[in-house]
This record gives sequence, C-alpha cells and structure tokens, in this order.
Amino acid sequence: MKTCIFVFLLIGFKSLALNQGRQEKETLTKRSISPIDVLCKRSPDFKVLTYGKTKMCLYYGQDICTYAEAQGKCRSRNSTLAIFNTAEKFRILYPMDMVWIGLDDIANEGTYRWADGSILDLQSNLRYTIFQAGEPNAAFDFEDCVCNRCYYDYDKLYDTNCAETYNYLCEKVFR
Ligand SMILES: [Ca+2]
Ligand SMILES: [Ca+2]
Repeated sequence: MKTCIFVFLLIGFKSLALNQGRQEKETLTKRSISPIDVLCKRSPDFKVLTYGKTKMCLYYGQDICTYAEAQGKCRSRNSTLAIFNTAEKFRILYPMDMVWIGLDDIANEGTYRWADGSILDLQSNLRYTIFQAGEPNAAFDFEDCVCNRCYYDYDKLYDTNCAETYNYLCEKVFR
C-alpha cells in the first residue's frame, strides 16, 4: 500500500514537472522574436500579424482602389499584394473584410496565381478552406480578382470584377 502511494506521488510530481516545462516552453515561443519581427519593424506602416506560430508582415491600405491600383501601391512599398496560401495565414486574413489579396486569374482564365507566381490548386483542400462555397465561379468574364468578404453575406474569398474598389493588403516576405 505504502509503495502504491509512493508511486502515485512520484507519477503526480513527474507530470506536474512535465507540464510546467511545457508551459515555460510555450511562453517562450509566444514571446520569441523572430527575424520577421525585426525586419518588419523597419518597414514603415507594416505590422506583424500572427495566428499561432504563423507570422505575416502586412500593410493594410484603406485608400480604396481597383486591383491593378492596389498592385501598384504595394509595389511602391517594395511589397506585393498579400499571399494567404495556408489555412493558418487565411486565419490572419479572416477578420478583415472588403480587401483585395494577391490572387487572380488575369493571365490565364481559370488558373489562379498568387502574387509570387505560384498556382493555387483548385482541387486542394486549401481552395475549399479559403473560398466561399461555389467560388471562384467566373460568373462574369471580368471576375478575375480575388477579394475577401466583399459581398454582403460572404465571409470568405470570391472572384469578382477587378475594376471594383476595395481596401487591400500588401505583404513583405523576407528570405
Ligand atoms: Ca476569371
Ligand atoms: Ca465570383
């Protein structure tokens, strides 16, 4: 019986110590400063936004404009329209509505490219995570640009007219 209690106590202490170690590690991770924090701070008006361990250096432009104008404004800030090519990055974008992001099928109808030239696989889970159900649907010929929550009852991405005017998000990527 005594041995039993001793073993119980031992296991209890051990798991307590393990948990504490884990918590300390998590706190450290949350506080840790990575290169993106340092580099982003040097970019006027850009801010690091995070979701879990995912960080993005973003500028939120509120001088509403067309997609092409937004591309130009990001370029003049040495950046591109922002790329949300993971579910985690999309969680960063999610709360922001009426914004252009760096995704369009201007060059090739039906082939969606991110601002860095990479292609979004329309068969992937990511497409269904980030797009409103049934989108992109090319409802009109001019629906080539992707906007987040730009339609009254949509809460995800959809393809729309590039000539419409919205806010926009620029992103700086540091390699
Ligand atoms: Ca299109
Ligand atoms: Ca559409």
